[in-house]
Amino acid sequence: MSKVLVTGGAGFVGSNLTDELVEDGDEVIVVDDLSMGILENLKKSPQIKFYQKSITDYEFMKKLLINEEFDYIYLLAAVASVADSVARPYETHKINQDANIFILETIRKHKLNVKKILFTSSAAIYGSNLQLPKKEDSPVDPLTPYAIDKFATERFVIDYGRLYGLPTVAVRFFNVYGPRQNPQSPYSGVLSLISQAIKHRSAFTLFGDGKQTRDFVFIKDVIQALILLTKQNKVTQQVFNVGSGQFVSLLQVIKTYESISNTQLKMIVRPERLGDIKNSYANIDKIELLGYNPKFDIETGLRLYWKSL
Ligand code: UD2
Repeated sequence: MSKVLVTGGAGFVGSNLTDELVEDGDEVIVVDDLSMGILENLKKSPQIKFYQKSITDYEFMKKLLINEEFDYIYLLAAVASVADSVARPYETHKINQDANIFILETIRKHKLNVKKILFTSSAAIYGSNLQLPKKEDSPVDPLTPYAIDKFATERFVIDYGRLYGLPTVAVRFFNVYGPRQNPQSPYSGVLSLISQAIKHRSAFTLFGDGKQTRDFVFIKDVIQALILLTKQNKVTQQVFNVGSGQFVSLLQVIKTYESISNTQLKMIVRPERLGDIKNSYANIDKIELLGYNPKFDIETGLRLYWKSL
């Protein structure tokens, strides 16, 4: 049994990760300010301890880290909205970067004996780079405060490994989807918005011609990747893409979803979003070499998502 910290553990990815850790017999401490996450995402379990706190509460975080002696730390708490980072660059920077560095610094200063620290970055860091598929050593071009903070923090995380010997790893998420993805904002993941529109028979706004492609990766495959990277001791000071390694157009996804749900999606077509990228997908060779094996193709994933709604 390990003691694990999941920041952002009440959110979409964090709560699915917490479920899996609990299943594995771990004790999980969740820190989440519920700005995006929701408490109902967490199962009632004696193995879960929940703190409604922001990771920017430094006094709290310091005490927690020193007192609990975590084996593993997953840094998932973030303002996940790119648009929000554009509207509030400094506020989101304090959360997306500074608070994470504070955690690393506390571990370093107090010589805390953590087995692995995993930070979640994003495919957003590749920015305008059109090269496909995206490889970990492809050029990056972070274009928004969100992407800049993700990239810089990723570098800090790796460097805390190189400079101070902390066992660290970072992942770059592609388009994660699945149960508990929050459709609350227009900038939420497109599949959560499509799910909501199908379920409530409301309209979905399609930006562009629908031929844009994405690497949609099902949440359970993402959790497989996260756990694999933390449990392999030799994997440290490295960054990995986490995607499905496949791409699919929005129109194809919509067609598949309509047939699964036996519903026709009402669509309003608008011009493509400013700055939207046309195509994106991950080269996942690096993580596959470690044993990562994504199991959910888009149809299977969408079926499970639909069933969960
Ligand atoms: C994803 C990430 C974003 C950033 C970016 C980096 C999500 C939710 N967002 O943005 O944080 O990392 O990748 O490249 O994972 N769309 C519609 N109608 C809608 C919403 C979206 O047509 O109501 C389109 C949108 O214009 C885009 C595609 O669907 O072409 C996917 O949109 P998204 O917001 O789910 O994800 P993405 O890849 O733009």
